[in-house]
Amino acid sequence: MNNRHLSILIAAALALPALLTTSGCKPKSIGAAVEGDAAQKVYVAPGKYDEFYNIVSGGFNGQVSVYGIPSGRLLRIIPVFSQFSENGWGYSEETKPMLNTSHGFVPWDDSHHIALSTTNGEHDGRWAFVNGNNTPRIARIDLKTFRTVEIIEIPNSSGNHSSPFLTENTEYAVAGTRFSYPMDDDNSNPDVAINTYKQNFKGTVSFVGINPETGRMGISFQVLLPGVNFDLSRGGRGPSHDWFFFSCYNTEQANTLLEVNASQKDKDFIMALNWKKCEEYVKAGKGKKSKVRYAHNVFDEKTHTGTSTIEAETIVLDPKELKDIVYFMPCPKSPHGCDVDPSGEFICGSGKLAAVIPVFSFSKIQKAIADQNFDGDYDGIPVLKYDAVLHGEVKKPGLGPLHTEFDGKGFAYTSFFVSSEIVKWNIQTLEVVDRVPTYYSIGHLSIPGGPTRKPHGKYVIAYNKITKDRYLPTGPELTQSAQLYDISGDKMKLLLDFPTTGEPHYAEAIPAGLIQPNSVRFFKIEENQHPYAAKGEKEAKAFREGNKVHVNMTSIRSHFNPDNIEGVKMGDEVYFHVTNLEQDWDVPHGFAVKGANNAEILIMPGETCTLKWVPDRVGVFPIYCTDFCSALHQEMQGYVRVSPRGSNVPLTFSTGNKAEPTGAVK
Ligand code: K7E
Ligand code: CUA
Repeated sequence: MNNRHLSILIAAALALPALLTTSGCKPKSIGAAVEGDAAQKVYVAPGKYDEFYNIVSGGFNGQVSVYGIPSGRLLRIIPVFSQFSENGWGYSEETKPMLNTSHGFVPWDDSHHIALSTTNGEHDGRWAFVNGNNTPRIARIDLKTFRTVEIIEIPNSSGNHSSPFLTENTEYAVAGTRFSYPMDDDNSNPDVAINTYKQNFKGTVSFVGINPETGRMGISFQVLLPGVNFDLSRGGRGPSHDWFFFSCYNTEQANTLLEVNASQKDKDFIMALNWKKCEEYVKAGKGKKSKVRYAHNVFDEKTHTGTSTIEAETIVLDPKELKDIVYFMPCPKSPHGCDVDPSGEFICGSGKLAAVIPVFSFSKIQKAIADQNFDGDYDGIPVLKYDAVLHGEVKKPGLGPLHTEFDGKGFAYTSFFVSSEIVKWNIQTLEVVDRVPTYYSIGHLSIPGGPTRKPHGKYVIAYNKITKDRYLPTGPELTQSAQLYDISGDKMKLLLDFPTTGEPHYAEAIPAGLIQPNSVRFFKIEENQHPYAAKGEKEAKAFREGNKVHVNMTSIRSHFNPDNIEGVKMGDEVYFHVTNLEQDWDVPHGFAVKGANNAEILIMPGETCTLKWVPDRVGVFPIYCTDFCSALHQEMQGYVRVSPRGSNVPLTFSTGNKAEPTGAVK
């Protein structure tokens, strides 16, 4: 494509609203796009359950949200990289360490991709992984509790976008640098001119090993690569099990005005990486140690407490010295999505600026490598000949292809941002068989089980970047949205629009039956190992350690114990360690104190959470439960008295008028 065409394409993308109103992408009557029985197909009667969980990244809100499919009902928001005042995530003392990084406390990130754990390439319903793009991190969510239980920072990386995609048995989650940069994690702080990009900037991809029993992560190895932008990735499956595929753009190695300067070449690359071979090199001691600093944060479900450890080393493999690890395959043009079909034989690259969708053949890739059918090298990495590895091209599929999912019946579904549509095509024959408009400008799309060996089919869900006129206006800031299409027949049929929280990027959907039976209802109080837990009202107490006042408090319908506390002084830090004694499903208690400058905490049955409060004035301060828990919820309250510094009011605590002296335990 020449530059004139390119600028037309870019202009079209930027002038999207105009394009949509003038090009006929939007039907005159939107109602006409929905058929009569659509409502019936998405109607989940009161008291009935949805068929699928849809686990959706929240983009710039740093969270993950969970919807029911086909209803589109929002079931849960899971805070991951963000503080969440609704339940105290990132505000409670137990969860603050989860947001620690080598840059200190970072309570925000940009989460783009969900990866659900698989065994033999099929969903197993155990964990959801999600990436943090800004301060490179991968988080693991336990699908028994829908809580973030681990976050690992990725060193030698800058922008963790092609992440956290998995290998077939969840052996590894991957993390590729989106922004190449002069590596500085060894604290060398390379102060180089930005225009020395070509000499000084590097990329890496990291393989984060996952313990098959516990899910615990650890960085197994990193691969040092040329300074290009790694965008998306997918693990192989079946015959391509040992391989991982990454799309790369900016092979021009531009450091400014990338919209033009990184769009010069007709082809960038898909990188094929043999992770099994990397494992062998690591085992043989071939990697180099890299001195780095990164945080590894783990939440212990027994102590209900997160701990953050700073790690100091990774193993880096250099493919210029260690042969047969990576190969580049030319891919038109600035590829974004890089998706592997359920058989593991076909890999599609979606060049944002390309007029075709190239589909690569894994068996041809293997043959080209064996025959050394190279087109020279790129910065020391062999480049395979395009024609030698190509299965074929989907011709004229649409404008601005981004991502592809699969239905398991031989068809692929590609999202087109610029032409705002989903296009269905046959993987073998590469023929386009159907297309439907999206409202508007689809990014990712998801078929339940689409990235596994056995897609569950039935629906495709579009995650759109622009909603414009689709909902009642809410000022300049509008919701993002998803759209549900029926794909059970030959033709895709629009069924439903539903708003999403944050910007949805990737999402996965999984049959409810793989998660629902294992869902935890409450934490067992006898298993609570929190150091400040009061596992019964008799263990409730308040005690002083210097200027720290600890209150080991219980909550049960409908009172706190203690609910009267005196003897706190100005200059004290008060730690309310609230244990919820309930042993029943869906009876959380909340806790708040007037003037606390963080958040409430929401404590699940059997759990202990801690709110730190530093009183800023003398007086009497109410505490209360924030979650309507019983008919007498409104009575679930108490007081804390704060006296001047140096006052001789003794520390006492009580419930029901029986004051206890300092430190007393009944
Ligand atoms: Cu939204 Cu996967 Cu970050 Cu495409 S990426 S849209
Ligand atoms: Cu406890 Cu309301």
